[in-house]
Amino acid sequence: MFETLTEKLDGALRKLRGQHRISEENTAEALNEVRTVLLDADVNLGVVTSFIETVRQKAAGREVVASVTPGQLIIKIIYDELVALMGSERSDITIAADIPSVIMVAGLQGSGKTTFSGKLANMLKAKGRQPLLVAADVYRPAAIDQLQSLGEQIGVPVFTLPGATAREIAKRAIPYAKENARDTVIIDTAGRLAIDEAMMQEVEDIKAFVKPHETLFVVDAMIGQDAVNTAKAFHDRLQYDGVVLTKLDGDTRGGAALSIRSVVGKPVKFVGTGEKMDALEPFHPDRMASRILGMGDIVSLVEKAQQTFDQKEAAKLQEKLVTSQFTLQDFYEQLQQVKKMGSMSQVLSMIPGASKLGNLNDVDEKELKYVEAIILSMTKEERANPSVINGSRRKRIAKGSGTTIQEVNKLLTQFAEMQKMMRNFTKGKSFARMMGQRLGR
Ligand SMILES: Nc1nc2c(ncn2[C@@H]2O[C@H](COP(=O)(O)OP(=O)(O)OP(=O)(O)O)[C@@H](O)[C@H]2O)c(=O)[nH]1
Ligand SMILES: [Mg+2]
Repeated sequence: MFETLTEKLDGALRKLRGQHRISEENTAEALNEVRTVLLDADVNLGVVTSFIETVRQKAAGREVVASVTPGQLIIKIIYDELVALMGSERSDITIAADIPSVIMVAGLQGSGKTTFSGKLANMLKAKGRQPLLVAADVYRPAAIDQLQSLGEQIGVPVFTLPGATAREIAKRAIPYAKENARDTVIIDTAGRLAIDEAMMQEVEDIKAFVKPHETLFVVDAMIGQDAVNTAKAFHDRLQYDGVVLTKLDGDTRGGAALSIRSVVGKPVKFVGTGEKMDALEPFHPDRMASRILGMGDIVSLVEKAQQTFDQKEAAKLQEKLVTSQFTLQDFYEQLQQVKKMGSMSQVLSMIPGASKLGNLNDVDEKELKYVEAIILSMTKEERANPSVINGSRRKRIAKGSGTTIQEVNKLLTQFAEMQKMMRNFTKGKSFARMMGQRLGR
């Protein structure tokens, strides 16, 4: 699901890769594209506008930490915002201590209410509950048959009263459940059009009459922008507790998942991903955001980098870079910072497209090990001031690190070049990026 959205976001952000600092200018274009993508995906205009503004504010002036490109950082910010937009935490349905606990299901015609009622009963049964399905759709005889056949399939009884009104059926189902040791009642109502006043009134009546512990609004994710309007129209009358987004297995743009929560203020609680009785998943905002971005790996990479790269260390380092006091000791410590994030090839493997660099990674890894061993074989004085390293010291260091004098020379030359390069920066760059440049990336 959401493939198009993912691809487009990726396309917009690709332009940001390779830039060192997030600025108004370099985000403006990407954010504009993100905006178009979200609008194309049927996300509500108001939601898109505030979303983009939040991301812009959070991204502005952000320094890019080690091993993270601005594009990746923006993806992380967008990801966090998407999660927040969809409700941050997973929210479950209320199961009351009362027997029975009552759940009412409402929504537009054909949205998947009856299917969802069956799926939910099936899920609750698997958790040890004793559900009772209630067929309160009296307008189409086939609707009752449909629920009965689903009930048979999952081994859950179905309550109905031929000739009674929906309200009566719902009301009578409660004592029936008690008498028959059913601890959870799921009321499936008739499909209605939001504009159909008589039917809206009926569902409102059922709710007032039965006082369900949980009222769920079922909406077809394929209807796009309309999902938000419908969700709002139903909420005005029903004040439901949560939303069920169905047909996410189809070719849907996903706009509904993004906007319903922020427009109506109620969480999506489940997603339907197929016609079968087991095709129901609890809704996880974080997983959905990862899926939308299709870049879960980048998110974890950025999180890892932010955790391991100490901000104070970074400030200290920057100071040193500006005043050209960067020593081999600092170099070594930076190397350890990068290593905390995993091996160089591991870090690279989390970046989409980096695999194209092929076995370059292995070479770098080895080279880094040599660099480390060489620095470790130096004295404190040598690390602080490499100019004291004369011929005999070079020989000793090579021997101590199991390398050759040539390799020691190579490192010292590279380090001298690096120092020179650093002097040219007014602001410090991260070691990882320096390494990236040195290694020709
Ligand atoms: N692919 C897919 N199809 C679904 C899903 N949920 C429901 N359907 C299908 O959508 C159609 C309508 O589902 P119903 O459960 O009958 O919808 P309803 O809201 O009860 O419809 P009415 O009672 O007529 O208002 C059926 O063909 C279902 O099999 C889903 O998550 N994925
Ligand atoms: Mg139905």
